[in-house]
Amino acid sequence: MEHCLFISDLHLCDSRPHITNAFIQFLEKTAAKAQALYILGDFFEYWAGDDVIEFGFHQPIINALKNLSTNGVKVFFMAGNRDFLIGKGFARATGLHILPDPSVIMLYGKPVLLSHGDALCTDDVAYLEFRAQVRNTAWQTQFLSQPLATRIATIEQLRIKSEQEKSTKSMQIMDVNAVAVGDCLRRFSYPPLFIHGHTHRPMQHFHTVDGKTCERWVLGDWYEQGSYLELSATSCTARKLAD
Ligand code: LP5
Ligand code: MN
Repeated sequence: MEHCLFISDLHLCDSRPHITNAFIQFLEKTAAKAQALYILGDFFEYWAGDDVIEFGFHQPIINALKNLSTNGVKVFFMAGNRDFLIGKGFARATGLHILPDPSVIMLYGKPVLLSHGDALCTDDVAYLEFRAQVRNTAWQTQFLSQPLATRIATIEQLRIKSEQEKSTKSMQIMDVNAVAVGDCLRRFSYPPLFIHGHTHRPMQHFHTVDGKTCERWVLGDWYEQGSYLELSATSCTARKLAD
């Protein structure tokens, strides 16, 4: 049956080659049979700018995505908090299309709301302030004008700072805020389906907003085992790579 696939939070990096291999196998065996693949952010552990494409470990990933898109599977990418610097160079190299966060797409006659999910964590005030700063175009232009080694060094320091701060934040602060979810559903005219990642807490939730019901699916990360969501005209199913 015709279907689309959704993934997020793979955190691909050169220190976890087994995940890169699992992803490439997933493209060849599973995504190749889909109509479209939606990558909803944190695809990479971090992205320092499209000039990293020239370096080693990205190339097999780029080739596999290019192969998939050349064979007629539409590939879409939405930025996460780790890879929002992915730009036109990466899109050109892979054949994928970049979607803004959030986006509503029509699938099988139904509007589906897509997001990475970080912007819904409205209790995490320190993160949202940081997010506002780094999503600013002028800030990004200035950051990308620095040499690659300088950018990577800054990101590594930021990762340390982020881990330190996360250890002081509660699980509730780092989850999506129910009011923010409701506001988002209202803003997009109550889509019956909402798919996002970021929290690494895979789960199906139900929301009733202004009397309208919405099913919200949270995607899982790929740290232990790869997982994806499969959507067809009749069903939405969470699957693990081994299924
Ligand atoms: O990523 P994750 O899930 O572990 O944590 C996120 C939030 N942290 C981040 C930071 C990223 O992990 C860092 C890597 C991204 C690099 C992208 C390239 C851009 C370059 C930018 C260079 C300055 O997103 C974390 C959330 C958590 O999700 C749960 O939602 O809590 O947020 C934080 O921890 C942010 C802190 O609360 C605030 C950070 C202030 C940093 C101040 C600038 C420090 C600059 C250091 C270098 C000199
Ligand atoms: Mn994230």
